[in-house]
Amino acid sequence: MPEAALHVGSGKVRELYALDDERLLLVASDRISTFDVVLPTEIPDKGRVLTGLSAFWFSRTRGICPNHLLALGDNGRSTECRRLEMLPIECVVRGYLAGSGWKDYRATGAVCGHRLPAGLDESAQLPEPIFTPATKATTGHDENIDREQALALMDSNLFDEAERLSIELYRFAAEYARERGIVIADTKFEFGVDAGGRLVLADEALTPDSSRFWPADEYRAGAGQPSFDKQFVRDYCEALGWDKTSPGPELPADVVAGTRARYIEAFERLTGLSFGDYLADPSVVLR
Ligand code: PZK
Repeated sequence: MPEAALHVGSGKVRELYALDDERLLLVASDRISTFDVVLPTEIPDKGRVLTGLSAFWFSRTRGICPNHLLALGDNGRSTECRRLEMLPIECVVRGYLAGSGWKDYRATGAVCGHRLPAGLDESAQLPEPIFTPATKATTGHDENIDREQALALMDSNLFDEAERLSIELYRFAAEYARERGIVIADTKFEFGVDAGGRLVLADEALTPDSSRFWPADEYRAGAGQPSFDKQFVRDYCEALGWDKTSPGPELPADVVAGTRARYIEAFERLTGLSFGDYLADPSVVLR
């Protein structure tokens, strides 16, 4: 960490620092959350896996859209990035029906104004990926919104461009991941606008914390799917009978080790690199 970096924000498992007027430092911790609660036990190297994966995707998607990445930290867990004017919406793309998408569909037959075919099962693949923006809640949960609600918050040309780029990024990554045994069911992008008015992909992108990753070999519609990364943690918490209010339970060593192995497996399958090589030199994900 640079001496003079000012702390400007905290996420559940990440911290944001200002380096100067133009640059930020995004630092991913090893904290893990489940059922919306950050647990007292860390998963060693989780922050490095997410930072490396995100940088890998930034590097591979430059042809679709510019991004905020300036440099990766030598420690593998921090990203130096361009400071942008962030859009006021979360840019969510769904290729499958899960979470709040499944809930909204069951209640109304639509998600964020997208009318869907009748009779879809939980976890079903959608005929086409859909853009389902959400508000950025500072406390509580993000709320799904339709185009008209989003246009009360932002310019329509920027909205349309964010939708187009989000769908294109998702299509590219979902196809790539599916060939490597991972279903990206949905994902959340955050965009900013640079000084020239151009949309720039920011935040973390296409990680298991910003997406639903499912093991492709176990995928079947009609039920909820296991999480590629957090399933051991969820199973352990369910078996404990924890009421899902803070503080969460400590995790035993075998759950920590199994979960760490799943994060590293996701990194290695998607990047085609060994995680050890990333630790030795994080810039391997950029080549
Ligand atoms: C920005 N966040 C989310 C909050 C975190 C992350 N390139 C950028 N320019 C301006 N602002 C942001 C970014 C990015 N990325 C991201 N909030 C502002 C956030 C708290 C902790 F790690």
